[in-house]
Amino acid sequence: MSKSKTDVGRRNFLKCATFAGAAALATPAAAKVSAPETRASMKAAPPGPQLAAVETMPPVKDPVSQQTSGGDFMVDVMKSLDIEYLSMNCASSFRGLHEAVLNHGGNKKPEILTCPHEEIAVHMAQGYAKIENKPMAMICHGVVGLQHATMAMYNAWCDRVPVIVMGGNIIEANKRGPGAEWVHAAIDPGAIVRDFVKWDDQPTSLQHFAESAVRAYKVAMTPPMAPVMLSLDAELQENPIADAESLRIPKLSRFNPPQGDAGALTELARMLVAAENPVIIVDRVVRSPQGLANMVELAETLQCAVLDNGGRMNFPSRHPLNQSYRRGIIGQADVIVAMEVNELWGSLNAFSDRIVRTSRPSYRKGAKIVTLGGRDLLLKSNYQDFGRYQDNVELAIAGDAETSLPFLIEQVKKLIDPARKSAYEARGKKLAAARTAMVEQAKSDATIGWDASPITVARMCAEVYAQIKDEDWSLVGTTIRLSWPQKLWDQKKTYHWNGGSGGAGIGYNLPASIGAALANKKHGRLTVAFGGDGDFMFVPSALWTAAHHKIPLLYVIQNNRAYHQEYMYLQAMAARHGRGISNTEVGITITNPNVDYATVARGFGVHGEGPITDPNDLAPALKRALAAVKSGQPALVDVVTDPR
Ligand SMILES: Cc1ncc(C[n+]2csc(CCOP(=O)(O)OP(=O)(O)O)c2C)c(N)n1
Ligand SMILES: [Mg+2]
Repeated sequence: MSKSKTDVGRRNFLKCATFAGAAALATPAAAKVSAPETRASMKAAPPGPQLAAVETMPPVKDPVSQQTSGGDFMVDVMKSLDIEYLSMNCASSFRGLHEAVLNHGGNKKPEILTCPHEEIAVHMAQGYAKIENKPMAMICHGVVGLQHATMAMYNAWCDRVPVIVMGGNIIEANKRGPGAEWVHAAIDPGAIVRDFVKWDDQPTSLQHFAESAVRAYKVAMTPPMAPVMLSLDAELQENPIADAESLRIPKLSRFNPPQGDAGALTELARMLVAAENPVIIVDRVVRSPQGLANMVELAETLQCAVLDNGGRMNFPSRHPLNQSYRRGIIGQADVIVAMEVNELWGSLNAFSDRIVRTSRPSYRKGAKIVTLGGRDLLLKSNYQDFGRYQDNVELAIAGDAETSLPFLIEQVKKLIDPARKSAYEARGKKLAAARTAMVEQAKSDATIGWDASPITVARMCAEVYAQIKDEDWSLVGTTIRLSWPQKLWDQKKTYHWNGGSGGAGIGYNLPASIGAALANKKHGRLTVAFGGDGDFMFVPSALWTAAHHKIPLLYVIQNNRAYHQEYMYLQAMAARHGRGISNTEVGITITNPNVDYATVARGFGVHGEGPITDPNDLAPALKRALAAVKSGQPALVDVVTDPR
């Protein structure tokens, strides 16, 4: 059989098969990518390193006689779930699926994103999901690829983000080739990530795969959301489909996030309405424009303070009730409601580790504390991302906060009488005035050292905002201590901010920003992110992925030439031990040599500007970079900043 005939035969096979359910939607797209060489036409590779798996015998049968592969069916399942992208670093353990995505699926839904590191692939999916509100998939190579993926999966877990992680494996020992196929196989690959995924499975048949993939999607997307993991047997991907007629892709059910108990929400409404100074703390509440509008409606109805911890874009930054940078207000509250706050204790207590580790409550004695969210519905034992147990919680309502808002608002409105309304108005006015004072102070603080070199972080942020504020912008990353955009930018849409890493694992910012930019691209938004130099150094090759896939993004490096957060800790340690701080640059600064990030960027095919040391050079550099971004390219601007 000639190659072309075989291709047609094979690619039409599934079209003709009588799959029920969603398979009917998944008509294989015409293969537009060039087909890889068949094994027969390949030249034998010279013996490689001892771990490479090499065939030492000719294939028993001519492989071109195979007309279907399990991978084709797996692609149909992914199409039925409308999965847009599959990020990966290529590998033999999923060569069957990889080939099927290209030649059966036409490299569309999912489209492959080539990533130089599995951590990049997962973080891209994390950033994407927080803009697009749905998961994309990543796949990694056996145990080694999964080992690289783990920290990013942990970040996504802590950040409550759905990511569909898949990994290749060869289950049957008698089928594994010598070398890599043994050292990269495991009997239970999911074991390494089971503490920070919501669910995992290793399907042993194609029908099992279909059911588990649809279940994985549903489980990941049902709040509290989290990553899931599927281990895919290589044989299952590569072998012909034996029983096409019996295969079925299950329908993805509509799923409803859990609303908190009506009685408990009514009780909360009563507490809020009766309170003198209620405070609402929000972290990962808002996913949709309606959710944002509901948050505003609740706060305005009560004229109460909102503290946004910034895990998502929960509340407009310029709203008069936004008191996020007035944390002292917790001490005045008689009712505190924490919504989707993963680590409550950290929000309600002041902590210092500089001399000895000490803490004290920030809330006043007798304050009623209520939680609303999914924290108690999803936690595991080993990793301690849930934080210290918070004493004095009066009522813990298990349920999705965004979903619970409409009912809570309704109950609050029912209870408010005219006398209360006027008291609320007075309260709101006071809060607005205090907020204006905070903003004026921030504006004045921002001018300190305005013309200094290295450039102040406040000036850097102001210059960037001046360039983007009239665009449909989306800020998708900042360094840990960079609060100027939250204080001074006009953030009012869900995509004006998408939160941080979740697990504070460094190496998140660049690839997650690229993933978010990918999601923003089809909406025509201008994506901008700031990232630390230390963060960048973990995953610089993510820039190549952005260039290769033409993902427009303005990435500004806040280059303080140090792992500065750790610098401060080390200096505090040396001071505490009375040994002076002269030695504390070792292991902390990123100098000698200084990294030329713009040149690094250009090396990866990305527009590069900098290093910028004179603040007056910033605006022209940003303009040039933005011109590149608007032409559809990523651009990097290296800004040498002071440490603040
Ligand atoms: C994977 C990982 N390694 C190390 C750390 C410890 N750490 C916390 S902040 C930080 C410095 C990050 O440097 P940079 O991105 O330049 O930000 P800066 O502190 O300079 O503002 C490091 C190394 C971490 N959080 N995660
Ligand atoms: Mg730094």
